[in-house]
Order: sequence, then structure tokens, then C-alpha cells
Amino acid sequence: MKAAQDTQKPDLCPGLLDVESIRKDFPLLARKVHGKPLVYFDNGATSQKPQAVIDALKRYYTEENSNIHRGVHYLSELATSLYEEARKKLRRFVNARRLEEIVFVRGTTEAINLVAQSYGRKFLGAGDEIIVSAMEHHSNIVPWQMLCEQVGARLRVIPINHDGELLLDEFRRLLNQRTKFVSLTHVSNALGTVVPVKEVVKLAHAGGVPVLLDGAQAVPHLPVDVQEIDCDFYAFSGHKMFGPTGVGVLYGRAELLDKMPPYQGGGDMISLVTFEKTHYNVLPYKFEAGTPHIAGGIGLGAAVDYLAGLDWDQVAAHERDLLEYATQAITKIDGLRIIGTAQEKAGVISFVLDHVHAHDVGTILDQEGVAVRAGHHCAMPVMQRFGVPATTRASFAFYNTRAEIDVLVGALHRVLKVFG
Ligand code: 7TS
Repeated sequence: MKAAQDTQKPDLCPGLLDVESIRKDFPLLARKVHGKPLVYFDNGATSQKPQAVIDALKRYYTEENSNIHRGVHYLSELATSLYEEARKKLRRFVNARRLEEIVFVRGTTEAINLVAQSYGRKFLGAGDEIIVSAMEHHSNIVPWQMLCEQVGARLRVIPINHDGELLLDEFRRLLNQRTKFVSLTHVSNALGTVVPVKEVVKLAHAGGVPVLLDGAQAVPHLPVDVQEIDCDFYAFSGHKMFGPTGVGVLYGRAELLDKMPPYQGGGDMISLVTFEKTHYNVLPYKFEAGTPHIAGGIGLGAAVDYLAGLDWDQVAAHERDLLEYATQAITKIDGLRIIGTAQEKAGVISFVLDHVHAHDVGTILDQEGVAVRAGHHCAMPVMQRFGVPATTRASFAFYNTRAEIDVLVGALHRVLKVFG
């Protein structure tokens, strides 16, 4: 992959990313669906994978496969060192201070459950409050509700305005002596809103309250620096950032991870086991019970390498261009309303069409080769906030183009014809 400086391709603005060359790195983008070229706008659900990631997975299973952290033989040492190399790449990717702050998990969902069950059950009790926002994915609501039931704590919710922006003043009002934890999304999957996380962290820390950020939708779009944001935990999934499914990362501040009990028991998370007493392993292994997704971790490292080869100013400019282009084109469609119009937005357009259910929109788009998501996007409270049962969501990645947006718009006109 190379990033061209002087691209003059018809669907690109000069100076932007060389998308044509990038697309060649993603073999699946070349396939057809229902006889039509695929237009993949479901990146919020999962992204496609570059050849480098696919190759890393194939190489692992053809040449390197072995269990890690236990063997004395060549392959076990090889697999261990590849897996631990991947951890180093992920440390650099989010700029964590220390390697032991990078815990491999199954994904964002497991990362949040880990913190809720480990930190939450140890440090929260009856009457304590946990703050989330009205635009959370269910993965950042339900684990906290489960914790609330277990320890008698209470969930408080920061409301959002009609554009889908977090109401910071309401957050200030909600913060009080009983607040013991704040857990917020960095970028909303249903609305695209980018939350001002540095400000949120500053406010919470002023009251001594730790903050977890759900970065599932942020890491594919923005460079993330956990030291700069100053959050205490940061959770993300490999599969949304061009890596494999079934692997993700919990970044945690070492001082906090140190004080937290293990989340699960089993192999690898111990240093000594007797029937009388078990001693736990050091960080991060204390939180990594059982054989992990070794190939996934290595594949995720390959995804990080791939992303490091991109010019992120160009990526940001290209994604901004896609969002603006799509927003303008789509708002011209009769009876279409965009849900989520925040000032700071990532490449996500959720919309409703008068008198047509999102599933019908999604089904007709699919016939045209356009993959979008239709439904509540695992964010039912967002749907309730905007008074809609579901939306159709087009979510972009850096490999998408203006020409694909034109296909989407053409397909939406077909929807109108069918239902018009
Ligand atoms: N948090 C956010 C903000 C998400 O968007 C998602 C997945 C998750 C957490 C859960 O991630 P997982 O990898 O653990 O499943 N969001 C979506 C979506 O928008 N469409 O499909 C999955």
C-alpha cells in the first residue's frame, strides 16, 4: 500500500488518500454480491481485512502454530514471541506507558465486562453511582446494570441533545460524591458522534472518579493516545480495526489493574497453585486465563502494522470528505432524515425514510450490492431517544469512495420507487 500525494482520480479530491491502491490490499472488496460490485458500508459492524492480516493468520496456522507461555520447544517459543510482539505493537498503537497495561481479551464487550466485574465488584457498593451516556452500545450498558444488581449500585445516564451530542453540563450535574465510575463511548456506533473524551476525563478526575472509554468505533477512525486522553481504561475490538474477530484489547492503568482481582481463573493467570492457596500471575497475565486467541493476537498485530503504514492526516481528510459528500447527497432525498448530526462526527450516517422500515431499505440496498446495517445497532436507548424503531446505517472506512456513495444514493432512489 502506498499513499499518493497527487492523486487525480475521478472520485477523489486532490491530495487525498490513494484509495484505489488501498482497495487492492483488501481482497474481499473486489467481490460481487447478487451480481453487483460490492459496496461495503457496514464497517461499524466489522471491517474488511487487508491481505497482510489474512497472510499473518495463514502463516500462523501453516508454519507457527503452537501453544504459548508454556512450551520449551521451538514452535512454542516462536508462537510466544510473535504473540508478545503483537502486544508491543498494540502498546505503541494506543501509546500506553507500559506493556503490562495491554490485556488481550475477546473484544470490547469482554473488556468492559472484565472491568465491571473485577474493578466494579471490588470497589463499588450499595448507593454508589456509575455514569454512562444515552448513546452507549448495549455492551457499555448491560455489564454495568449487572454490576448494579450485584452490589446495589445505581446507573445514571448523561442525556444527549437532538444532534446526538453529549450534554456536558448535565454530566457536570450528575457527578457527585456517590459517583464511583464513568464509562463512556468515544465514538457512537449508532450516531457517529465523537465524544469530547479529554474534557470528560478531566471533569471525572477532578472528583477522583476513574473513566473507561469504549473505543470500539474510535480506533478505526482516529489515532488514540491513552496518555494524552488520560483515561483509566480503554476498550477496543480487533475486528473493527481491520484485524481478526475474537480478539481485542483492554488498556488499563497499571496502578488500577494491580489492585483488581482476576476476572477468570485458569491456566496462565497463576504463578503457583496449591489446594490451600493460589498465587496470581503478574500483569497482564493475571487477566488472561486459558489459551488465548493466539492467531488473532498476531493477526491484530499485523493490522496495527498495516495502519501504521497509512498517513492518518490523509485518512482523516478522506473520511471527512466521504461524510460530507454522503451527507449532502443523502439529505436531498425526499422524506429522508439523518439521525445523528453532531458537529464532531466519524464516518457514520444513520437515517430513517418516511413510511419505509429500515429492514426494507436494507433489503433493497442489498439487492444493489450495498451492504448497510438496519436495526437498532445494539443501541436501543438511542432509538428510544429519537423516537424511531430502527435506522439504516451506512458506516464508512478509509477504503470507501465517493463513487460508492453514488451507488448508495441511486439504490435509495430505487427504494423510493418501490415504496413510492
Ligand atoms: N461498543 C461499541 C461502541 C460498538 O460499536 C460495539 C459493536 C461494541 C461495543 C461491541 O463490540 P464487540 O466487538 O465486543 O462485539 N458494534 C456493532 C455495530 O455497531 N454493529 O455491529 C456491532
